[in-house]
Amino acid sequence: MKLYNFFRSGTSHRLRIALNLKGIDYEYVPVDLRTEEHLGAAFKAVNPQALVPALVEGDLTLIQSPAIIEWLEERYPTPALLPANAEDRARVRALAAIVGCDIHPINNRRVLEYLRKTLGCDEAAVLAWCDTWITAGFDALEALLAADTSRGPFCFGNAPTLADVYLIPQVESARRFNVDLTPYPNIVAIDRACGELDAFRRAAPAVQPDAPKA
Ligand SMILES: N[C@@H](CCC(=O)N[C@@H](CS)C(=O)NCC(=O)O)C(=O)O
Repeated sequence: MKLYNFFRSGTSHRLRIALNLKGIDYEYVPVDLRTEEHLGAAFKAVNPQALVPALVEGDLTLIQSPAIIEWLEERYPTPALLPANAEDRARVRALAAIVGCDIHPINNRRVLEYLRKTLGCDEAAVLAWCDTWITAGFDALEALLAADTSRGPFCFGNAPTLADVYLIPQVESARRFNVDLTPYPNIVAIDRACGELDAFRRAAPAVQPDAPKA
């Protein structure tokens, strides 16, 4: 399998975590968003939407991280990233969707570039934008996590699920945008618990081959 991705991309980070949790080896194919490599013809031939990640296996090309992760879950069911019963699956998917549908898309590179280049926002305004939408999502996530008294160290139950696969990259991004995480003790504790697992450590942006050397 080839994973077209970028070290700092949250959606790429999701895929790396999911692949690692399932113990699937993959070839890392870097696509540099800083130089807008993803907008060139070569990458558009892989994904006409010009977004990472894309996962390629033989003749099969998969795009859209939710679709790719669901495919991985169906194709490699163990260890499961979704709980056994429908109500629990709905909860885990809802936690993931807060990040995947309501936080990440409006803080994406192309949205921030539009704020800068088309609307003329300065960096302070861009950071305020990111802070607004990340905190709105994290407020809800923190409340939901705090209310779940049967929860272990992760977002749901006692093992990482799809919800952690989505949350951890978003915490990384929140730190990059200087969001104050003090109001989110449950989120911070989950980030710490995941950070102790090899699958999450190996997926971290800083240790990817295209990350700047320290
Ligand atoms: N819904 C897509 C979103 C993918 C996406 O937004 N990827 C970002 C990186 S995290 C990207 O390629 N951005 C390029 C750009 O904004 O120009 C998914 O989940 O795969």
